[in-house]
Amino acid sequence: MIKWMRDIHPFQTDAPSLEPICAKVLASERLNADDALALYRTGDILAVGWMANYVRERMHGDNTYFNVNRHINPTNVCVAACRLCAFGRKKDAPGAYTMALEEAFETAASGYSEAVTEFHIVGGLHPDLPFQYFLDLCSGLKQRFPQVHLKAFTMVEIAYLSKRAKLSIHETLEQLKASGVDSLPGGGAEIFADRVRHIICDHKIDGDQWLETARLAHQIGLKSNATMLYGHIENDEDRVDHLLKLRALQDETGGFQTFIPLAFHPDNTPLQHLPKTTGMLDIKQIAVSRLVLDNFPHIKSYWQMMTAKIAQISLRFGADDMDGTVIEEKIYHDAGATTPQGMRREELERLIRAAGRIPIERDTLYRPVTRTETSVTVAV
Ligand code: V47
Repeated sequence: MIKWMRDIHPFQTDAPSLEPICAKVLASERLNADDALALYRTGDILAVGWMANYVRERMHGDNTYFNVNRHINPTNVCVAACRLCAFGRKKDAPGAYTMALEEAFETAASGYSEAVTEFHIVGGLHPDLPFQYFLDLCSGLKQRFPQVHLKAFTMVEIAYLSKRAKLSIHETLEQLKASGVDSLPGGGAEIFADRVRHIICDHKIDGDQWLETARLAHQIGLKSNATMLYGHIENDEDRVDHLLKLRALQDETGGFQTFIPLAFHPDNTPLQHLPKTTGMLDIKQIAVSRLVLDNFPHIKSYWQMMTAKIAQISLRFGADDMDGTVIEEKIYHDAGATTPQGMRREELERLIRAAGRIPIERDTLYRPVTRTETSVTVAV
């Protein structure tokens, strides 16, 4: 049995492949592709979790972040027809919707009594909505809710809007920024490997285009998140390739804030014959992400997708963020998620405290938020 001691917490494993990895982790050395593969391939989840938790506590102590946010999905009409997705609809299909701007503004104001600090805005690739709709959506939201951060449009939407507007990606991002977009969410990354991408989301931009769009966003001062969709037809090598590509871009730009592994939900998608992810894989994915993405400040365990229980346990396996109140989640619920569509701030705090961690309400840029009965203040 191999054994290291750090303070009172022993690292123990019967897997010899983890010994040199733990030595690197303790010395803050970067893990390579072989290390990452070994982490995926061991059954010793407690040893992997111990290392991830060690890094998480080195970076954040017990601090665990969440925010008070609201999702807005202006349309589910989408030309892409990705096999991974249960949310998108063709324009005339049953259930297709597109919000008029006023409807989007009403949605933004509804559903929760506390002041939100973030609107998370993503939607389908609508073939007819003009670019001006999105500019007006953002400027209208900023006008009505000037204190709320707009985290809006995935790299995939940005690339599609640029094509529709006949603008460069750079110019598209600049115009959206001028209309009020403050940062970008991490969606649409899926798995970068072409072999997988061709099957799960053939009509989306490819992995290199996703990374290039993120690079351009970071260059004009827009922070973003990054995601990885796992638990479908990808293999360990595909996941490692995805993580290393994100890490390389982060070395270059420093523009990523948070990495969010997203477990595939197969219900109502053309891939519904695939099994759901297991608890082991969900926890392992959080831990491996924390260990490999040494230059990402935060690893988010998105409770909507992980379930609140797994998200809570993952706070001891590398995650330091649980996302937020959300209020009205649609993408996973169309794909069979059974979690509630939103959660109150007090409940998020309770889950975090019950994991022995300290809840910190943050804004989208991870600045602490202080609330009184009548005001919300962000420490700048
Ligand atoms: O890009 C779609 C995924 C993503 C399914 O940046 C699915 O803070 C599982 O990116 N099963 C959108 N996943 C959600 C997203 C996100 C969520 C929370 C926070 C942030 C952030 C970003 O959802 C899509 C895709 O990867 N997705 N369909 C499905 N059936």
